[in-house]
Amino acid sequence: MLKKTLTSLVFIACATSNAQSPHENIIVNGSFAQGTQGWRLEPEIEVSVPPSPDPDVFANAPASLLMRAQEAPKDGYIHSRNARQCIPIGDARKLQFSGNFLYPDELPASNYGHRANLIWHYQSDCSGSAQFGTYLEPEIKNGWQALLIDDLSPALNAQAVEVEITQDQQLSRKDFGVLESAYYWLLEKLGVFGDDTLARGYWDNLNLQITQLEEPEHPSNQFDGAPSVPTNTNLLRNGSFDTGLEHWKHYHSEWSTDEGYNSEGAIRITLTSDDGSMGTGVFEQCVNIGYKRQFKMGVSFKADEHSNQTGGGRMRVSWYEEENCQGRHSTDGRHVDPQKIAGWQPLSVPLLEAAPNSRSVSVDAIQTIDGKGEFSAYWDDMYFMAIE
Ligand SMILES: [Ca+2]
Repeated sequence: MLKKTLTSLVFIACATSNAQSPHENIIVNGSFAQGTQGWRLEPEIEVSVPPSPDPDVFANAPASLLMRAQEAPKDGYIHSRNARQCIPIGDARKLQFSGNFLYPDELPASNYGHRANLIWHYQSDCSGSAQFGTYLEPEIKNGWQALLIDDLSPALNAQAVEVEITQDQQLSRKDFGVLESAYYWLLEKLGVFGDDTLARGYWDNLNLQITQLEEPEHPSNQFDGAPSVPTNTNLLRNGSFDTGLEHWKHYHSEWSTDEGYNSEGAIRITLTSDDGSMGTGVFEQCVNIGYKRQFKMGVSFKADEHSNQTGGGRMRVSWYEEENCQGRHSTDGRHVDPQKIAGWQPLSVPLLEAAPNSRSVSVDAIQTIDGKGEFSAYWDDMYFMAIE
C-alpha cells in the first residue's frame, strides 16, 4: 500500500523522526506574529499592522506581510519583489496551501501582480534545480479574502518546498486603458500617490499542511516484477506520423500528408496569438519504462515558411512515479529546441537519465509563437529509446 488514509497517519508521524505531523502548519511564522522570523524579505516588503485586521482571524496576530513594490522599468527582464521561506517536506504526499489577502487601498482596475507561489526543490535547502508547483492568486475585491488550494502533490523526489510571496513590478498597470492611464498620471503629478502606484497588498495566515504522508518503508528503486522494455527501439507508437495522429494526445494540430522528414506524413501545429508571445504543449505520448534508466530521444522540426510570425519549439520529458504517467512527476531539465532556420532540422538529446523511482515518462512537444500573428510548424520522426 503506497497510500495511507489520514486516520492512520498520526502514529507514523510520531514514529518517524524526520516526518512532519499532518495538519500542523509547516510554514514557520505564517501568521507574522513573530515579525519577519523565518522569512527572507527583499526590499519594499515589511511586516506591519493592516488598516483593517479581521477580528476573527487576526485576534492573536494583528501583523501581516505588506507587499508594496515600486514599479520597475519595462526593460524585458523579470522584476518582482519576494518574501521566501524554504521548508523540508519529509514524507509528505499530499498538501494543502492557504492564506488570506487584503487590498488595503482603492481596488486596482487590473492587477495580477500578487501571488503566493509554491516551488518544489530536489535539495532540502532549496538550492539547485527546482520545479514550479502552483500558486494562490487574489481576486480584485474589497476586504480580506481566503485563498486555498487542496490536494497538492509534491514533484517526484522533491525534498523541500519554497513558499514565495511575490509581487510583480510590471503587471499592475498592464491592462489600463488610455483614460485610466491619464487618471493615474494626473494623480502622480498632483503627488497623491507619489511614485508608489502599484497596488499594495497584505498577506496573512499562510498555512501549508500535510494531508497525507507516504509510508516511510516504501521501498525506493525496487523494480521487482517491472516489465522489461527493448533497447534501441522506438518506444513511441506512430512516431513517424505516417498514417495519422493515432496514439498521440495533441492540440492545435492536424495531420499533414505532403510533408515529412524521412517519410511523408507529419503533425502540423498552428499557433495564433492576438497579443504577445506564448507557448503551449502541443502533442505528447506516455511510455512505460520498466526498470530501464538511460534513454535517448529526438524529433525533426520544420517551420512553415508561410507563417506570418516566427516561433520555435521544445522537446522535453517528465518522469512519473507510476505507470501510465500517473502519480507525482518531475520535469527533466534536459531538452532540445530547434533553431530559427529554414527546412527540416533533426534534433536529439543523446542521454537522458530517468528520475529515481520513476516508472513512466511523458514525451512532450511544446511550440511557441514570438508575437501577434500565426506560426505553423511540422514535426516528424519523434523517438524515445532505451540505451543498453
Ligand atoms: Ca513521417
